Amino acid sequence: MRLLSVYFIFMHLIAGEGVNLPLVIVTWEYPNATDKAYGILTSGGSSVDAVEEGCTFCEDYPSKCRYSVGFEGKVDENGEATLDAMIMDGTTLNVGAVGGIRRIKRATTVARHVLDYTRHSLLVGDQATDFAKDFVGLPEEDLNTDYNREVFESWKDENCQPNFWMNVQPDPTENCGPYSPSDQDKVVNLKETSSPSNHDTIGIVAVDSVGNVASAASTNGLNHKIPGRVGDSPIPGAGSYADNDVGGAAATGDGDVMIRFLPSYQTVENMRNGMDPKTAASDALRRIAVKYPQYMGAVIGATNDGEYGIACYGYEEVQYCTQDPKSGGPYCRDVTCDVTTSTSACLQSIALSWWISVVLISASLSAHLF
Ligand code: SD4
Repeated sequence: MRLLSVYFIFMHLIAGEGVNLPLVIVTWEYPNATDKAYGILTSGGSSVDAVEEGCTFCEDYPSKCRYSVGFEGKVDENGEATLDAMIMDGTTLNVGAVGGIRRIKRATTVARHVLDYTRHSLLVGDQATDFAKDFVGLPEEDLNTDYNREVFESWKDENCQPNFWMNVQPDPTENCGPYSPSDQDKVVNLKETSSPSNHDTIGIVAVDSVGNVASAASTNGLNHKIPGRVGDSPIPGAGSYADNDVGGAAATGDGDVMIRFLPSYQTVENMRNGMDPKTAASDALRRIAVKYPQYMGAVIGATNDGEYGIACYGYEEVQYCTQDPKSGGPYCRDVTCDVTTSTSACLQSIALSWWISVVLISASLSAHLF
């Protein structure tokens, strides 16, 4: 399969189409993180190094990543920031991840050590913290800041609204906890827990100049999450996915819903079956929307030859950044979310992408034969 992808990249080249590599694509407007990752690729680093460094930038400087990645931002119901992160290496399909890691800033570096030095995929909670201190050598730090404290205090002043409880007493739509299971009529909490300001995880895909793919995600999760909650970001196939034979994808949004559909895996599989990245990501998000019309999410996708795209659902618009040899620096833009629950638009684009593939392959063959 690896040979096959090198063959396809080669065929694109001889068809004169050019392969625009290396490539970095990042969720949301994080130009510095994009540039950091791209710099690693152009200075001889691997795609795994690139995605790690991109995420680490946001973990070190949360204020440059909208306070939703890293230590300074979204806190749980106890006012503590805990981090989820993963890295996937598309060469080996190996994954390293941490969930709900506490008192450690560089969650993605810890994930990288799980990837490189263990046969596990995911470490969680306090024991992940011990691994970070004892094996990785990272300092254990108090992640509380004035900003975190302010976010927490204003949430408490608003009677702990919104929150993620349901079927409990006292009524979670009006009261803080502690709660207990309710035997009475079910109280379902439909208050908005997701909003454009409660999302911003960094998801990243990097493809080096010979088509090696890696993906990563890092987040402090959803604001006011229940302590102990781990989201979609450290889960392979949900937060991100990479396979050198095809490409990579990464997701952001309402993780408790998205985790059930593995949208990054679905996007990569859709690309494997011939869809272009945007169509592939749209199809992955549409499958979720059919069951959960209220959710919000976005997925980026890139092929191993540098084609990329993004799709989003539930937001008005999202931002993403890319960097490649043609972009002359990190290039960030807004996209309007146009995924719907209907399949017809999707089928039309599949037909179009098949048609384009047929034309390209014929052009490659004739360039090769004559
Ligand atoms: C989560 N998916 O923990 C993450 C949050 C997110 O942009 O993507 N924010 O649910």
